[in-house]
This record gives sequence, structure tokens and C-alpha cells, in this order.
Amino acid sequence: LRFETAGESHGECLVATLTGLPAGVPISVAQVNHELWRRQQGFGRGGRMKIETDTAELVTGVRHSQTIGSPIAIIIRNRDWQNWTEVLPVESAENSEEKKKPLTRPRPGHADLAGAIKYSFTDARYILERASARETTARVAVGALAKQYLAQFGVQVLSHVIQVGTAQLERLVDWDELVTLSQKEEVLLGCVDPEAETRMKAVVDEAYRTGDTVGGVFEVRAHNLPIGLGSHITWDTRLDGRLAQAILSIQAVKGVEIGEAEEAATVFGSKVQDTIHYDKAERRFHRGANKAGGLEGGITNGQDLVVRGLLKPISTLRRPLESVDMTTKDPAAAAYERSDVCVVPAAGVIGEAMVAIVLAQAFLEKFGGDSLKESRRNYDGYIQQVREF
Ligand code: EPS
Repeated sequence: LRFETAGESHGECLVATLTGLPAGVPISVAQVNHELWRRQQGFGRGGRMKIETDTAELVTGVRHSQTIGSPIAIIIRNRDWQNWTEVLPVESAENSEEKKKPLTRPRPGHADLAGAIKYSFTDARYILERASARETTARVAVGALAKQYLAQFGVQVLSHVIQVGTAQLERLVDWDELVTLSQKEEVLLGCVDPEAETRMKAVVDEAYRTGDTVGGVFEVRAHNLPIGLGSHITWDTRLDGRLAQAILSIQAVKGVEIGEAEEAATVFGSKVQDTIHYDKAERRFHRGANKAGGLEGGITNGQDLVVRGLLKPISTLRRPLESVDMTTKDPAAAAYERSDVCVVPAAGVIGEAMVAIVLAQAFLEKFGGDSLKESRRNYDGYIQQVREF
């Protein structure tokens, strides 16, 4: 299962292709659009989200509401493009040079400076257009298709926010709470606990007041996974490593945690491992806890998968930091472009998409199939084998 995205933040559209989903997977475009809607929510998003109502056009690979096995191409149009047609034209016209919106004062933390030097532009415009997290719209659309494939096997992927700045959620959360949260029609900060969410909102309010930005931590969980996705046998088949790459590839994510990694690094082994128990009647092999986050040796162990992304604050600040103008080389305040103040809930939705894509890949590696029917037969046979273990 392979996917690619293309598109600039203020270009005509975002594009994605997804190749390798079996034929016969039921696809709902409304569900794709619902995921896109979820990505746009949250207290702290910037003015751009008022312009856009992201909707996916599935232009290939899906017919009569199901996949046909061929590559799926998705287009998401940027409404803001109408304000940028002369700034970012495909072909230069006579007055193109004057219409440009050059960014010559790179923002610390953004790709602006390193990208401009690397690609040899004296203006970071083309760099930021692609580095922008707007690209994640395309990933979420692809993730929504991966989710619909996984749902055929009862697997669900959801997220919630556990920290914004210093405000933390201080209790455990069960799966049903995440389901309820995902169905809310209004998203504040994506936290299941209203008291913790109020504290999180106070931090975002402070960032608004002071012209600053704030990061945090989101947690993605996958529920109902079979035992045995991923493998211990080589470094690149270990599912934990693949999930870590997927999460770290999200804009502004600087750290990733699987299960209770931070806690595990500070306590003795006897407090960390999930003890093994057996009950013949129902639960068969089961565990005393889930500190490993559903992965042992890079293999899913049947518990919920728990992956967290640690997000740094967005690098575009209304109260800009020190920088240098790339053309004059003089000290200058970093550029300010309209931006978000806090994006942790949206990053959680993007994290869900990335986790769903990696899990769908692992599913297809294990169960294969040109058609959903074939995938399912292989899956059912394996589940029977696990039951008899
Ligand atoms: C984003 C759209 C962008 C930014 C954000 C992500 O819109 P605009 O740049 O037009 O305001 O809000 O991108 C960044 C945080 C960034 O640093 O580039 C989106 O759709 O998520």
C-alpha cells in the first residue's frame, strides 16, 4: 500500500494517490469529508480554516461506492487559491514579479531558511508553500480510506489530546470515551475531560493574549487489532519503528512515544512489563496492564495500540522572533503570515490518519489479497489459528 501527496498551501489544490487497496472495499466519500472536517476543528486554529471547507473529490479507483483495485486519486481544492492566482501562477506573465509575496525573513523553527538555502531560493515562498501543514489535508483523506479498509475487520483508530502547554489530562481514558469524543459536533481542544480541557483552553487564551503559540501532546489509539501485525525479525518490519516515522513526519511533531515510554524509562522493570494471564473460557491470553502500548518486539499483541505525538508550538508568531533578512543579511524580525496558535487536536486527527495508513500496510502485508474477499478469507483463517493456539 503506497501513497503520495502533492500540492502547495496556496496552490490550486492538494492531490493524493493511494495504490494497493484491494478491490471491493466499501467507500463512503461522506466519511472522508467528515475526517477532513475533524482536521479543521479546534480552538486555536487560524483564519484559513474560515476560508476552507475541505472536501475530497475521488476521481479514480472508486466506482459504485467501492474500490476497484486500481490507484485512487483524490483532489482537495483550496478555496484560498482564488486569492493567490497571480502570486503563484503556473506560468509567468508580464507583471508576475511584482505580484509575488516574497518571504525573506525566515521564521525560526519553520523550514524557511534551511529550505531556501538547500533549494537556492532567495525567497522562502516556495519552501513554506510545501512545508505547511496544509499538506496534511491530503494525508487525512488517504487515512480515511485506510480507516474504511480497517473497519472491515472491526479495527478503529481514534485520538484525543492529553496535553496543551503545561495543562495535562491527569487520568486514564477508556475506549468508549474516545468514541463519544469523536462524535462531538463541536471541538474545543479534543480532550475527554471538561475540567482538563478548560485548563488547556486557558493556556491557548494566554498564547492569544501574548502573540505566542503553544504545542502539546496527542494520543492515537487503535482498537480491536489482531495479534501479529509487524514483526521482530528485521529493523524495518518492527511496527513501532514504522509508526514512529509516520508520526514524526507530521509537521511540528518533534517527539513520539509508544505506550508509557517516558514512565518506563524512570522505573524498575517489575513496574513496566504487562504481566501475562490465561483464562480458558473467554479471554484466553490476556494482560495485567497495557504499558507497552500494544506492541512487544515490534508486533501487535492484541491490546490497544497507543502512540503519542509531541508537538512543538507552531513557528509563526504574531510577536515575531529574531531573524535575518536573507537578501540584505541585516537583523530583522521574522515574517508573520496568518497562522494558527494551537493545532494539537488537528494533529491528533492527522496522527490517526498516519497510524491507519501504517496499520493498513501491515494488514495487507500479513493478509494480502487483490480483493477484500481474499483479504478476509486469509484474515479469518489466521484468527481461527490464533484462537486455537
Ligand atoms: C493549514 C493551513 C495554513 C496554516 C497552517 C496549516 O494556512 P495559511 O498559511 O493560509 O494560513 O494555517 O500551516 C502552518 C501552520 C504553517 O506553518 O504553514 C492547514 O490547512 O492545516
